[in-house]
Amino acid sequence: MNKLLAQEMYYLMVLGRAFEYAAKENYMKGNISGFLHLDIGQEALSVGAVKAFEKGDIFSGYREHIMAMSRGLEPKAVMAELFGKVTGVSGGKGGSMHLFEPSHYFYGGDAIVGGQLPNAVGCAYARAFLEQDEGVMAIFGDGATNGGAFFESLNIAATHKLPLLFLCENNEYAIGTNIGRTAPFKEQAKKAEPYMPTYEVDGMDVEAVYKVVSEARKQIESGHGPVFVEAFTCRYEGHSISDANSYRSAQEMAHCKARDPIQRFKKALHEKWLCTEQEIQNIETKAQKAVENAVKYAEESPEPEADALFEHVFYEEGENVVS
Ligand SMILES: Cc1ncc(C[n+]2csc(CCOP(=O)(O)OP(=O)(O)O)c2C)c(N)n1
Repeated sequence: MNKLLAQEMYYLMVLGRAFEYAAKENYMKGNISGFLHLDIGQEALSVGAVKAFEKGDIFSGYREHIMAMSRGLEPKAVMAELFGKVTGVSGGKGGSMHLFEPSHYFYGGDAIVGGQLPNAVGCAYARAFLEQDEGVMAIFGDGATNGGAFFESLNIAATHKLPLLFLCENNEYAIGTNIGRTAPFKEQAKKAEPYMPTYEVDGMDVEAVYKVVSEARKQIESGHGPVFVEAFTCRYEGHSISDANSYRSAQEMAHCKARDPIQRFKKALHEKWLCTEQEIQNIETKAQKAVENAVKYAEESPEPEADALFEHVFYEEGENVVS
């Protein structure tokens, strides 16, 4: 890591948080409909992991706005997708849970809990079969580790020594259910231990996430098979926009926010990366501006034509789905 990358990651974290608050506001105004899962509090994980996984494919779940922007998708194209506009990443037909951009090797958004895992396995199998250098990263929540698809994916990935990085975002909740009620232990990496090497990291520390995921990426690319990383994190909002978050006490939330990833990294920018207050302010202003522009762009963009309903439903001859 260097100062330039540190500043870029801070930009993405601040951009991500401002983007999520703007999405929430626009949902309340009626500009966004359908599901909306916010990533506020988990920015260090989304930014650090995606920046560390420079090449190869990324498959994620539905809490993916910040990951998509960290992969290089334009904030305005992501916001327009949330608004259901034709200029959105998925032509306005996917919405918040379906950000999909093959040109950036970013495949999801998946609304099915753990549904991204078999897809990632298939992609890693193809990468290995074609003897390519890059691997695949699958990002999923702790809740996904209770499903059958998770264990099947671990099994196939380990058996065939696939270049697949399993990244579990452990925020201790699946909707409103605490992990203590659905699993016999808090560390979900224990489920992967019989299959592959496992690592744990503080998911509220962007530099730590970047370091662990970078090392795990090198490991999967070396041809020795999959690796499992578990990052402990905390989401500040309810599971989705329709969840009032009433199952967590004020004390629990205060404990979460005391580890705030943005405040923590801001301190490191000053003390370790020797950024000036002016440099930091410039980054924050640039992020705020990008979000304002994204909302304006989404508001002004047209809705898809009714005929678009019938496009991209089935594969059409000559359509380039893989580059
Ligand atoms: C197969 C399947 N079962 C149930 C659901 C309903 N559901 C949506 S999100 C969710 C919780 C998932 O929690 P977790 O994997 O920890 O991810 P997080 O929301 O914390 O990011 C559930 C059960 C679903 N979408 N798909």
